[in-house]
Amino acid sequence: MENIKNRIEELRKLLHYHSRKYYVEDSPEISDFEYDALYRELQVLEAEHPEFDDPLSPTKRVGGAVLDKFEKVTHEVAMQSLQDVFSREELFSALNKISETVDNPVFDVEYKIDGLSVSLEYENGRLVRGSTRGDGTVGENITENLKTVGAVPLTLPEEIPLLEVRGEVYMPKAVFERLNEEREMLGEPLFANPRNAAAGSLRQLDSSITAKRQLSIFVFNIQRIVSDKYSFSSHKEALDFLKNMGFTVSPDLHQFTELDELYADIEARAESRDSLSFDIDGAVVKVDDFSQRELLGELTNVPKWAYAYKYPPEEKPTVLESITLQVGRTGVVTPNANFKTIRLAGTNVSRATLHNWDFIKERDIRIGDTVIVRKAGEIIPEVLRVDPSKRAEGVPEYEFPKNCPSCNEELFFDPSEAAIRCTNASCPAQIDRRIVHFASRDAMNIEGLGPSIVALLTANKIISDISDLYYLKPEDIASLERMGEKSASNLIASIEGTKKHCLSRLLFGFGIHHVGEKAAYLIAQRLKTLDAIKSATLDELQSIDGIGEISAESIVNFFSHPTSLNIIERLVAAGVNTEFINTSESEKLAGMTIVVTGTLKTMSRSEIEKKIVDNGGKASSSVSKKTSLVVAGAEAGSKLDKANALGVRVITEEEFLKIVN
Ligand code: 0OX
Repeated sequence: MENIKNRIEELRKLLHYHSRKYYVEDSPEISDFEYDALYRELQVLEAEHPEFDDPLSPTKRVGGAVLDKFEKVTHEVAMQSLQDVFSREELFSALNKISETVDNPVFDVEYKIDGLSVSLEYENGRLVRGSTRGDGTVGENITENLKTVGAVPLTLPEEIPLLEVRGEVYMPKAVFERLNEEREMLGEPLFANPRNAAAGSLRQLDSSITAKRQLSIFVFNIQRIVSDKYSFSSHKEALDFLKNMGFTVSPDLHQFTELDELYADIEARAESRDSLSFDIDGAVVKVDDFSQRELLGELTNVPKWAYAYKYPPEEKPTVLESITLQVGRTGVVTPNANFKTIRLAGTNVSRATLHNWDFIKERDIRIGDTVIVRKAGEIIPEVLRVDPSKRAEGVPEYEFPKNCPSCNEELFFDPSEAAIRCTNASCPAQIDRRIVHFASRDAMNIEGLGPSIVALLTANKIISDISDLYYLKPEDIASLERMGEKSASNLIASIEGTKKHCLSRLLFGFGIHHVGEKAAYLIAQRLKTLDAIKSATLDELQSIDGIGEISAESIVNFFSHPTSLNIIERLVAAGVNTEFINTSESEKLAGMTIVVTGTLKTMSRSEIEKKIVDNGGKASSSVSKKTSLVVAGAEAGSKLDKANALGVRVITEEEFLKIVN
């Protein structure tokens, strides 16, 4: 027994050691195969001897336990933030001030890692807790997730009584690219950048998901240490110690006394940021000497001895290869720029919207131009301007196509909206999307009629507008590839079932510009029949609470089109209901305008808004004198303050449910 215990301990030590060699020092001493063999031996022994369990065993890095929520952690030493500076002048003035207070400061320059700040606490050389920065004072306990990060040491080579360190968890760029590729294939939403991906991965209640995300960490600060053996007088010394303790410390620390040299280093880091394996959003400058730091002191939340130099949003030149037009469901034609792929703020980009005709004209954008692209807010790429010096001679101005790229009908240039529209109601580019929208859950909710079936039906010219759906015959569908008799009759049955739906769904399903689900409901509820809506005047429509001029105009315009009227005629002839069906559960909230604010416990925002409408009330998003009631969830902010200031009645989610149930 003693032997087994010893072997388990030996294996754990060996694996900790080799994992450090691999993750931290990047110089493995044994092959992956040998590592796996040791790992499996330990796994087997641990499974046979649960009495020797250790939550910090290297086998525990795969995660597993699923939490309900993260517990709060109060940081013993506040996790301060950094004061930002955005220019050479600002930086120099800050550093010069430092030089006025302390003698001959040595400045450290390091990367500002674009990740998430965390704290790791060790007692007697064992990781006891890992937490997020939170607001700097209170964060969340994410120990289980941090244990899955390969570069986080679970044990230290020495039993230091107490050590708390701070570092930045990040997702390496290569891991991020792979993860997004995988998500794209699975049809999952993509992460905008490595930072968001790292944040999403650390926020998992199931640590085995975090484990799969291959996060990493750079440690850059000692928050607390209790030790007879160690004390430090400078940042450099502290980082060297952390390195010896098996932490991956932020790389490329450079020291300067001359500001010009320091600035050149910051610029060089910006230049080479593409070649780094991790994303940065700036450089950090710190006073190296701890006694000087002490003298400089701090403001409320930030030290006076450190500054973050933030790089401006990344901009890069690239060559505009083509402009393609995209026709939206409502017919708006949007030009898109396709350019040579560049890497910007952590992702590869090759496309950006050019918004509209004016955008192109104002910037005189021409095909073949070198354009400067930027990622605003690090998320959406945009074309900023053209570099005219790079334009070849004789490149013609860009001419916006006169005809729809999809149906070839002449496009309509709407000066009021700077929009260009294809107004052909049977334009194929819009037909698919119009029908998909008509069939979507919040509209007619036709089960089994998704984008791919719609595409099949339109491509085979079986349908060309929404009314055709109600004239489909089983044999039309069954003849299509991938559709058998069974799915044909199922689809027809589900279409048949939608004939009885409320007018509000039908109206929303038309996909009229500026008429969303809520507006459609309000109009149907007031005017009751499709006939009444069809002949309603602008004034009549605008008199409906919640319907503005733009929606009203759009509705009148829609019903003035012969194609629209023709479609409606065919829907009616097929037996589609065109009347409002009062499905209100009650009229308990009749005449009341209700605002929901804060985070609710049992319902989503749309669920409670539906409950309000179902009970005859009106859901609104802003508090005013007209508001009858505010339902306030957790962390309700300015809306709650305003309600209190105006004396509007405020109730909890529980009270609301009592009223309606
Ligand atoms: C980073 C980073 C963040 C310690 C003192 C105030 C802030 N994101 O890379 N924070 C700090 O310093 C802390 N250093 C960094 N390198």
